[in-house]
Amino acid sequence: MVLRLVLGDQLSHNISSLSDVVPKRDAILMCEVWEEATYVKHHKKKIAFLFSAMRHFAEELTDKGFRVHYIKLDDPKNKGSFRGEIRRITHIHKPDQIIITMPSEYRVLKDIQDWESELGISVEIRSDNRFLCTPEEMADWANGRKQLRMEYFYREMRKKYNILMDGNRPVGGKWNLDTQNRKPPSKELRPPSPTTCVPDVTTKSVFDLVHRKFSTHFGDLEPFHYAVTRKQALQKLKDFLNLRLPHFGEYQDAMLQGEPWMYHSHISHYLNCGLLEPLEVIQAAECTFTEGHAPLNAVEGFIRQILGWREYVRGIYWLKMPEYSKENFFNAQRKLPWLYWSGDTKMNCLRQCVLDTKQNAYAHHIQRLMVLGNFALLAGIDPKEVNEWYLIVYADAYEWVELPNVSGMTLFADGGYLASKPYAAGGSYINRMSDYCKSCTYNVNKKTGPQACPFNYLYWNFFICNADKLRGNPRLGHSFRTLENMGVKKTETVKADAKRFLKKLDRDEQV
Ligand code: FAD
Ligand code: DLZ
Ligand code: SF4
Repeated sequence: MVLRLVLGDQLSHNISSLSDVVPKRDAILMCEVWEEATYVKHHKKKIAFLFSAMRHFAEELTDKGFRVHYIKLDDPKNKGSFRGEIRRITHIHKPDQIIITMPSEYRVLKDIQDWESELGISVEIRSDNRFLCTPEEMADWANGRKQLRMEYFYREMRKKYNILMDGNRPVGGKWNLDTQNRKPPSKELRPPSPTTCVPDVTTKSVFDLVHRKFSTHFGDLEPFHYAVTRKQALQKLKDFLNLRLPHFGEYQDAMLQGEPWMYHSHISHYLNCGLLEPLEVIQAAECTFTEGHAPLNAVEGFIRQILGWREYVRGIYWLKMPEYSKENFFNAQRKLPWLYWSGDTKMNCLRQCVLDTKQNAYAHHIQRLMVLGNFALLAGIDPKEVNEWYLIVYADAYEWVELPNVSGMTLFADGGYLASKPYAAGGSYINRMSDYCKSCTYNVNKKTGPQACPFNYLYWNFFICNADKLRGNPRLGHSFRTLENMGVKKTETVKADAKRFLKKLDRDEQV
């Protein structure tokens, strides 16, 4: 008998571990384990989503005629970890071999790599066939390059999969159409409401489990509108392609109070757990362009996120682990302020983004990068604490994708391996791309003083404090020239304002 272990983010019927499964001979093991649910205290909605999706996937496998051992979290026999469960099940069923698809996280791979010697059974770890670039291909591409830039990686991927190509050239003549994208939101903008899926009996019984076992975890469990089956996830994708994709590019960076979903796809958690596959999503998006339903700037921008960024960050993760998780270029030491959990702050942009996150286990890219992340960067919060927060709060968060986005893209903790410069910004960026500042206690146009938007002085304070590390960066020449022309008096005021603000932040006083 061959025992095939399917992890919670491997819910794809064509996953490599199941490619040659023999229904009468083999068994499939899936388990809800305490260790995975608590190695960080995941958002309640994330746990409910994943457990419900796992249970539905197990039912689908059973309906297809496979023998499935599904271990629920509160099964009294449950040993609480992958290793404990595999040990227990192999003891009972005595398989000749264990087959598993490569786990998405370094932590789990290291654990699995010594099962074979511990159990005395062959353990085959197969490549994850859902990703479009293998870690080996990424290593080849990176080899000998001084700088790794997503844009060049993305072009190779376009060619490899023949996506939006016209022979050897990109359709429309340009690889990247971002100059046509990223408009500020207009007052009248009313994004369509997202499709909602009604929780069924399986999901409701998971709610009960989450209430009982994870009541101290962050986040709201309900309302719960997520898809939990592939069929539902495909419907969500279809609705995105029809209703939102045509405007995706234009409003990709826009933020509106009370509109957490905007024109984004909200499919990252389905992609990351396997209910949707990247290539099918990319090809479906390409079709909307070829059939004339969405413009090229929107479709190219969307495809770049999945074929480019998603694969690129995974490549970086496997190239740089385990050292990547310890990077701290700026030696940032501040503890994570309580406001990241409570949303209790007068800074309206931060408050809105924390509250959206708490309610939905979702915030879109610019909320994550330019509000929540930008603040963490400017305030000098310890990357370890910031990474843990991001890993907890989003339904799509797994270390392989979360860590490069946080340590690399957002905090520049890797010193510029992933991004060419820090994504630091003052209040004017947030004001241009959102309506948050209109309802804020602070004044975005004021640069210093108690009424001034804290992003404004924290921004300059960040460059003052990290000048020795950043001055040589050719992309920051303009910022340093402005800083030099600022004059001693203004520089001192900026420093004093930042000091006063950060002192309050450290005491968890309301800022
Ligand atoms: P859309 O805006 O509709 O984009 C389409 C798809 O492209 C996404 O579903 C996602 O699969 C992919 N994508 C877009 N940007 C990225 C990116 N930078 N890296 C990888 N894939 C991308 N994404 C995660 O999946 N998990 C995370 O834990 C995660 N943490 C992040 C933390 C920070 C600080 C930042 C700045 C970004 C993070 N992202 C993460 C990337 C991105 O913000 C989310 O993928 C996106 O917001 C998910 O929403 P969506 O499905 O509506 O995406
Ligand atoms: C995220 C998560 C959670 C909360 N719980 C489980 C679980 O109980 N069982 C499981 O198989 N997977 C879970 N996951 C997803 C895993 O963390 C993910 O599969 C690994 O991180 C992959 O390396
Ligand atoms: Fe955020 Fe500053 Fe605007 Fe307030 S004024 S919402 S703190 S950017």
